[in-house]
Amino acid sequence: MQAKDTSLHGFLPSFQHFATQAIHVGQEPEQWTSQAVVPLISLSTTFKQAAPDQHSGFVYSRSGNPTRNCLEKAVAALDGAKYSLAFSSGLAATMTITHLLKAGDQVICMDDVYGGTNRYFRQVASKFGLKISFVDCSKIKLLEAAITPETKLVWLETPTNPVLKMIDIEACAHIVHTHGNAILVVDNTFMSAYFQRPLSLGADICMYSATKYMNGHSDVLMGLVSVNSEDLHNRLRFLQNSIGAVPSPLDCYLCNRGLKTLQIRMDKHFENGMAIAQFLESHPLVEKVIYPGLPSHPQHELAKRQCTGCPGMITFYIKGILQHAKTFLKNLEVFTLAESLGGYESLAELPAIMTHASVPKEDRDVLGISDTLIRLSVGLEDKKDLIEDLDQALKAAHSPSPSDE
Ligand code: P1T
Repeated sequence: MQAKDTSLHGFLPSFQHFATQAIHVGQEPEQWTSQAVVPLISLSTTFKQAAPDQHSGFVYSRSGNPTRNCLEKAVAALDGAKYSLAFSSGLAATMTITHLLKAGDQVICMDDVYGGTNRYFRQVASKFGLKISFVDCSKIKLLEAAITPETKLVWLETPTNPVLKMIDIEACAHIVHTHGNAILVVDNTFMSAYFQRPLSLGADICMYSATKYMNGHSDVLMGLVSVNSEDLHNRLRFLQNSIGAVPSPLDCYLCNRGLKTLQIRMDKHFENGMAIAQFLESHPLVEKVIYPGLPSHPQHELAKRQCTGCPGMITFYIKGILQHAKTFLKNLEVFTLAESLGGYESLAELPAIMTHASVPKEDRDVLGISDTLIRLSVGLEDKKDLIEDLDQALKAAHSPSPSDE
């Protein structure tokens, strides 16, 4: 599965042929009458049939679209999967996967997940008769104890959003598949296909908010789902068409283009992320840094065993109270205070008030999503500028007269 090159900081070497597949799979010029080297943006919502039910393979753009097709083929190759499907957002992909279930089924969801995923399971899916349990699946025994005959979906996110817990996918797959017949999903948004391949570790479904690293330019909302099972593929393809949460051809074009640079972007996110994590770890105004690439991360060894690198996601606790966190964020100049992640630009946010405000406070307290927890998405700028920016904002936050009032 892995090549013997480019191992960095003790992580697994990169997947073979990754960049070549990102650039060529599904992009063959021969599929277009014009022999276009760059895929066309096919805006037509419908396609001419030679006779009723005699068609080119494309009938109606919700059920299949040539530009979406190029993207889905490229993503399947990058995930080491047989099939991939695109959706109009990450949450649209989550909802469509959840429609595989029926009332009475149980979902086990990792306790620390994106706030919107938590909200969807807790406040939406539960209304349709699904039983939702939030479990810390980084502790395998807790997952094992939570599985019942009704468990039909186990939802992991690794590393988790925002406290960056790592989950052993292979161990979870073993438990899930030996203790029942649930589908194991891994939300691979933070790692991207370049750093982690959940299907090869035993997951049934690998999903992404492609809004993040997979597209990488903060200009597309999209979800992606990859599978190897033909049965799961058929059921998801049916739901993709029946529910209709599909992306536009323009978004498919953009995300497909973003994939062409995924490898070089992720290598740079890793380089910048590591430099900034090390800088923060040595900073006197920082309480604690969480970054799976650092030896201080409690699951650093798992990260090295499971992944080929680390993205630009860093979480840290600033010393002080909420006011210091707010002043720090307000003083950033290169980092932008905004939700989301995985783009070329660096972002910073306060999960307790922003991305994870919908998670009940008592759950946030247990998870460690406190008022001083800051999440960074380190982009592709010059790392010296990023470090200088963090340093001046940390100092401003702790200056005698905070400037945020
Ligand atoms: O935003 P959307 O494309 O619908 O994806 C939802 C989603 C799913 N999974 C993970 C791990 C995510 O991080 C997200 C979206 N997250 C943010 C917007 C955020 O700032 O964390």
